[in-house]
Amino acid sequence: MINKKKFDFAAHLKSVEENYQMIQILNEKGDIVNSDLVPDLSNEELVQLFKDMLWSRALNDRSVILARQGRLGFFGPSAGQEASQLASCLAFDKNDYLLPGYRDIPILVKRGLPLYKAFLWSKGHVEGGMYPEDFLSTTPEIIIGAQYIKAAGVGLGFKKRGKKQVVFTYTGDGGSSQGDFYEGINVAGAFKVPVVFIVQNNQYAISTPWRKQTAANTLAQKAAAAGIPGVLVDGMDPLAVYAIAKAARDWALAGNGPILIETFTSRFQPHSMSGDDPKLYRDEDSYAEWEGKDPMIRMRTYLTKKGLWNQDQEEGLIKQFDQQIQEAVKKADDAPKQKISQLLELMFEEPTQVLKEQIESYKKKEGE
Ligand SMILES: Cc1ncc(C[n+]2csc(CCOP(=O)(O)OP(=O)(O)O)c2C)c(N)n1
Repeated sequence: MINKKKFDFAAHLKSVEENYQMIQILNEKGDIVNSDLVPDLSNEELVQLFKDMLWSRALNDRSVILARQGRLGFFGPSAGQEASQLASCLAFDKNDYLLPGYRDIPILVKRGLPLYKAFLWSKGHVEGGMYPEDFLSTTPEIIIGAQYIKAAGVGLGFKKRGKKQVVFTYTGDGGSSQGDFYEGINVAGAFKVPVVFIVQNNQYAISTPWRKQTAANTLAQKAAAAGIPGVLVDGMDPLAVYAIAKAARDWALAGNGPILIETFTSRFQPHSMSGDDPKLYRDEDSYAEWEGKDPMIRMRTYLTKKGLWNQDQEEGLIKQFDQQIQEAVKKADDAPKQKISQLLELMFEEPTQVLKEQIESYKKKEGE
C-alpha cells in the first residue's frame, strides 16, 4: 500500500498553539486596544485598583529593605506582578476561597489578613500561620504547585455542598512543571469543580527560564489536556487580567467547571532575599524591556489621561502606606517570642506520646 499523505504533526501543533493568543486590553502607552473586552469597572473602582497596586509596590519596596536589614525571614519580591496579583484578586468575592503561593502576600492582605501576621509568617512565627476561622484562605504554599491539588479538593467540597462559592489559586511557571499542577487541573476538570487556576508566568523558576522547563509554547495550553479552557493574558495589563479573571469566576460559578489562566508577567527583583543573584541568569537588557511594560506606569498613564489621577495624590498616598507598613512591622516585632512548645502543640489535635514528652521538656526550658 502506498502512503499518499503523511499526517502533518507540525501543522497540527501550530493549530493548537494558535488558540492561545495573548489577550491585552490596555497597552504599554496606557491606551485601550481591545474595546470589546473592557471590563465594567467604575471610575472609583479603577482608582481603587491602582491604589491597591501602589500599596503593593510600597509594601514590596519596604519589605526588601527589611529583609536586607535581617528583620524578615523569607520574602519573595512581587514588584512587576501587581496587575497579575491585585487585578485578578479583585475579580473574586469575599466568600470565595483563596489558595496562594509564597509570593502572593499582597493578595492575602488585600483579602483581609492583618499585615503584621504576614510579617510574622515571614519570620516563621507560628502565629503568622494562624488565621481566623472565617478567613477563607490557606497559608502561602511553599511546596510549589501543591496548592493546585488542594484547590481541586476545596472546589469539590463546595460543589458537593451546593455552595455558591468559587476557589481561586495561584502558582508560578515553575509550579506548572510539577505533577501536582497536572493532577489538580485534571481532577478539577473531571469533577467540573468551581476553581480558577492562575499561573503567574514571571518567566523564571528561581534561575530556570520558563522556556527551558517546557516545550509548550504557552502555559495556558496545558489546560487542553484537562479538557478545560485555558487563557493567556498580558499579566502587565490590569484591565485584561481583571476582565478574564472575572469572566472565569462567572463561568466557574455557573457550574461549567474550572479554568486555567496564565498571566504573562515579570519579576523585577530576585527570587527571594536569601542570596539569589539574577545577574547570573538574567540579561541586563531584559530589565529595561520589562520595566517599560510596568503595570504601574500603564495604569497611571491610563488614569491620568482619563483625568482620574495626578502625581500629587500619589506622593501623599505612598507616605500614608509607608506609615501603615511601619506600624505593622512594629506590631510583628513586638509579638511574644516564638515558643517551640506552642508549635509542637499545634501539630496534631491529639499529640502523640513522643510529642507530649517533647512539649513538656520544651515547656520546662521555656520556664512554664
Ligand atoms: C516541590 C518543590 N520543589 C522545589 C522547591 C524549591 N523552590 C522554591 S521556589 C522554586 C521556584 C518556583 O518558581 P515558580 O513556580 O515559577 O514561582 P516564582 O517563584 O517564580 O513565583 C523552587 C524550585 C519547592 N519549594 N517545592
